[in-house]
Amino acid sequence: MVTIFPGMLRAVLAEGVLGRAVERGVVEVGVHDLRDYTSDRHRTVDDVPYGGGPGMVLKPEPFVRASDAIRRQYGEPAAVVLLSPQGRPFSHVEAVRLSRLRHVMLLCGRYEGIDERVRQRLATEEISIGDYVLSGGELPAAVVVETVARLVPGVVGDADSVREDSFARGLLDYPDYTRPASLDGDDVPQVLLSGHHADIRTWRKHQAVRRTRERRPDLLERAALDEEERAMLRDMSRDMENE
Ligand code: 9WO
Repeated sequence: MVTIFPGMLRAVLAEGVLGRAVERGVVEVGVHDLRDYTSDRHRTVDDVPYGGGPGMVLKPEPFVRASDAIRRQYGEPAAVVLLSPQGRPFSHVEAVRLSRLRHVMLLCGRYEGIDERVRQRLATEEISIGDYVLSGGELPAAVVVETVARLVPGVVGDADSVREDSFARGLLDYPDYTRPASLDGDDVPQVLLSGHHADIRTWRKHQAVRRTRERRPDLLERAALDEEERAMLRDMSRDMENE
């Protein structure tokens, strides 16, 4: 990963599931300071835009030198990703694809933009994490690294939890509860206290289908629903018609 704010990414990488995976050597994440690949005394990474206009543009040469050095250190990357609002929308499916690659290089832009030749020469793809403008690609890069790393075998201790993850199944999560059983009269659904595991499974499934239908009906078009889930969905639609 190449950035002018390496500290931002190191902070994210040091904590939690990802931090432990890095410590254990299950994944390796190199954070490279773009300024280390400048050649002037002031370590200049930006310059004024040709053609005029507001702000500054990141110069191409430090990116080219960083890319050459990283290739020498880690070998050829299978993908070079530029994080940008012009990129292809990031999703679980894109994360699965990247998680299968041995080495991915991420490039983070800043200021008003990045010299177009960095895109053309170095990037093999561009990814956007959503339709909003940020001040740079660092937070999107952190999002991509965390999402992709979770899918690498051994990063998350419990492989089942990754497989059952909401977007892996195409449904939103069911609601969670923990103690106390009553919070000022606001009670945990009785079925969860019942100890009837089959009933709990059915209730959770029903909740996941209902929430997805209410909040993200677009997800249902691509969700891999089992027969029971499809039946639940049909019943909900029928109940609506009978209102
Ligand atoms: C800011 C700006 C201000 C005045 C005139 C033109 C301007 N363009 C930009 C701009 O697009 N800045 C970008 C900031 C330059 C590249 C890095 N930046 C960035 C990446 N913002 N948002 C992202 C991003 C990346 C991935 N997914 C979502 C957002």
